[in-house]
Amino acid sequence: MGLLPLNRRTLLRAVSAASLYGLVGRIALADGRALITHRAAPLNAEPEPAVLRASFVTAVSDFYIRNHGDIPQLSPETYALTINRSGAPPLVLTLGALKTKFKEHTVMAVMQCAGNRRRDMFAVKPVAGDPWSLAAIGNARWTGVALGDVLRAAGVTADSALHVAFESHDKVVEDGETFTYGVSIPLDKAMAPDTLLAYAMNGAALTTEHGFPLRVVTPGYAGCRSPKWLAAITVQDKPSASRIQQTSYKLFRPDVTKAMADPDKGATINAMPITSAICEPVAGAQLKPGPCTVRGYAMATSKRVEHVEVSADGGKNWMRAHLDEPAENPWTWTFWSARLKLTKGNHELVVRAWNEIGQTQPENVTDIWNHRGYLSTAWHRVHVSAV
Ligand SMILES: Nc1nc2c(c(=O)[nH]1)N[C@H]1C(S)=C(S)[C@@H](COP(=O)(O)O)O[C@H]1N2
Ligand SMILES: [Mo]
Repeated sequence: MGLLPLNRRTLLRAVSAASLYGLVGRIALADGRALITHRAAPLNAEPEPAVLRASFVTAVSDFYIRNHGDIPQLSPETYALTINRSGAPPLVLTLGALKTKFKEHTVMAVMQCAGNRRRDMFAVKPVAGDPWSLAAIGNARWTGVALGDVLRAAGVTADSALHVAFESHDKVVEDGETFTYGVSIPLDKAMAPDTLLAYAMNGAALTTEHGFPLRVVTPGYAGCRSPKWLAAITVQDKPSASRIQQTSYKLFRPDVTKAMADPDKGATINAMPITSAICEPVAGAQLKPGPCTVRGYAMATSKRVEHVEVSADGGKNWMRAHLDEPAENPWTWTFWSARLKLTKGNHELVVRAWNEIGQTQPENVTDIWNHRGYLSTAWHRVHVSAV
């Protein structure tokens, strides 16, 4: 049993790497694994689609990596988290104190970049940022303590007008400016029981690149709101003043160009919209006419995925996909598959997901195109041929 997925994975890697990602770099990380690399410094990389689809819980070694700056090397012995509060000196907690003073929680949740599937937007018109394919997403078991418990211990009480700002240890360089990574989330979300200060991923201590020794996990929100290498927390009456919070992860309408975009007028991206993607077969695949199994993921974020539909003709006719491994909770994804019959010729495979309150994805990426390439969640279309 143990060997089978590994062999399949190795095979898939070898086949798709050469043919489909010829233009994108590949990096062999220290432990030998290979990810498709958009940038080596800072490191930004994602697994191949079929590797992503091979495991409901994404292995840490196959988990996408999204960095804005350097990867800080922090010592667990000297690490301390500072919680700034008004009217009292800061509360400083060592890693040991965090682990012993608070109840441990494990939450399975998808981490998903707001730029996932940005490549589809590039196809319409160039956008800023790395051309992520469909794998800037992963599902993990996060273990840590509830951020709300720590905030309450620091004397914070619920107040929906407030924001929780996070400062990290990594330095980001953008447009010649150097600053530390920082973001904020509304206090309500910070107090929600599943929002964590996490020190472990899939049962092992966080790896350096995923935020060792401590990161925030904000389930259902864009990955940017889950800061890694956490240094300090401040409860304040405004969103974080950091450059990332103020200028990045803002959503604009398709007609707003980079030159005319006023960051103050963009909508802050927090909760992620419903999405789905076809992981197998991959775009450009040459298949045999006849039955073809299509596999992928769907993610509704805080809602259940009600059903998933697949089309083999660009969206004219649809069939219901089988939900292989339905979501465990509202924060995890649903794995689905569908058996299609392909005739000889070219086919546009399409997927769209529906949530439990009847919402689905936009049909066309042009309607949601934005110059930063965020929230690329239109029907996912994959062109294949049967020869
Ligand atoms: N400190 C810090 N936290 C960060 C980032 C970063 O660059 N620095 N990137 C964010 C973004 S945009 C995403 S999508 C997720 C990715 O988490 P991962 O690299 O563990 O997959 O981390 C978030 N947290
Ligand atoms: Mo991201």
